[in-house]
Amino acid sequence: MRLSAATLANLPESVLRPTYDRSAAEIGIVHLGVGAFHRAHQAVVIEDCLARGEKGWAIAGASLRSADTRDALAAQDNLYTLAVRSAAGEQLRIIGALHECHVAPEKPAALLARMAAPATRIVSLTVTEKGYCHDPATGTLNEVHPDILHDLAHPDAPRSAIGYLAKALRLRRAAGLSPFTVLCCDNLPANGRTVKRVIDRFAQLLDKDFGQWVAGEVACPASMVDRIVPATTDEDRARISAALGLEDRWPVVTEPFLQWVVEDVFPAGRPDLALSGVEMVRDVTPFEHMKLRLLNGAHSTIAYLGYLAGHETVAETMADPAFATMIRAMMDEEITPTLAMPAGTDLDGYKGALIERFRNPALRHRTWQIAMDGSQKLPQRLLGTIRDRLKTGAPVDRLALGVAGWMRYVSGTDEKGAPIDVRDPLAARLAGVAAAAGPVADRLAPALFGIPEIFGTDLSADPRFTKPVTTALTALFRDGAAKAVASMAKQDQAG
Ligand code: CS2
Repeated sequence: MRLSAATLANLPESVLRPTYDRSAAEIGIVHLGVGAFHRAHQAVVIEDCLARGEKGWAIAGASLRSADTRDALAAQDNLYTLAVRSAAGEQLRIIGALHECHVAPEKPAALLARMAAPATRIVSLTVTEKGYCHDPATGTLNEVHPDILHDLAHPDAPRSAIGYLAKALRLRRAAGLSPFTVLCCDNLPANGRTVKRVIDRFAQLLDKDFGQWVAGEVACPASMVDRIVPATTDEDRARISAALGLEDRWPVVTEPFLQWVVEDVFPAGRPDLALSGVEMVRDVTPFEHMKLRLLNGAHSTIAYLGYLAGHETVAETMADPAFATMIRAMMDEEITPTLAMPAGTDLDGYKGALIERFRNPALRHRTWQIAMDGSQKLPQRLLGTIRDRLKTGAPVDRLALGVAGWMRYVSGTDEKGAPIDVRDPLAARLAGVAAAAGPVADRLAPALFGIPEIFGTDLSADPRFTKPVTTALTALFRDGAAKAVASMAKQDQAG
């Protein structure tokens, strides 16, 4: 038997479930990118809002590509299990906040109609960094991106998230409706302002008058989102279904921790997110830097170096004491000095908790998964921190080791000579650069520095950055990642 509204009553008592009247809630949010992260993060916060009795904020989810989520959830009345895992065990909860699932390429008109509906007041997004079709180094629209070229030529049949937002906003404007608020929930730097810049520019390229309206009327609050959500595996699906006594084909697996910090600018209204634990603030920047630099910066470093050292998961990597020492020192010595937190922030506690979260033995978060899309992630995770360090003349050795780890990884061959499945929108270009340079740090590093979409033009010209990266890359090719990390950790212990 399948999990569905009709079978909810069959669940074991320990499984939490919606106890409010789902049918009384109206769709007020359209979410683009209804993947595991959204379903374990924003949807859970919204579920708490609905459970408190808010009626206007159920979610219509949309996938911009694959039909998997819609297909799996259709037979389940869009219900799915949230499995919260830690060393202490697994807590299961059925989430009911999702009311509809769209597959954009199948029925674009249905999704656009939902986005343009008067009751829709927020369109939120988790489409990953590359989904914004921007230049990661500058945060501006990539005007020669194939999807953007397509959407500018065919604005009524968009492909990209940006194209959908623009078309839906045009429909609203034509109907005399006010715009929805666009809420970015991706790990982009200054994500609100970045999305605003990208949408404003796209709209302006479409039509000047519409562009002015978008620039003046559409709000894009910034937000910092945090919850570790590894890809769900077949093993997860089998274990969770067995525990439910019902088959759930689309559960999500996550950790106990959840944080969401949101800039409080919602001219079209919003649910009372603060009552569901969201921090509503005037300026997200310090929280964003804290999270992108400490968590994601460390995560990417662990992903590249851990993968190269032969570790399959983050927890496995962090079980190596040298990695744990190096990562903590990177946080304390090189990242923390770049953060300017509001008074009262317990950064020490945050970092300690972070290391524990990375060590969570019940999550199998693959280094390979986090290693994806490095070209889109490096700028905000490591390079921004490096720029801030260089401004004050401070050393960047551990951050440089992280960048070198990425370079060694995108060289495409692991330490045993096996090919690495490098997933990245720039994969073809990276492979070309790597093939031309060969496994030689002095050739590969400068060739990769020469990609301005990643490094801009400042870093590649600054020997205080290029030297330590090249030195670290030399060590990675010569000694391997485990040894390179161990020797860095030794200095940390000695220091
Ligand atoms: C990870 C993030 O896959 C990745 O790149 O670093 O998804 C990370 O798990 C989340 O940002 C945690 O909030």
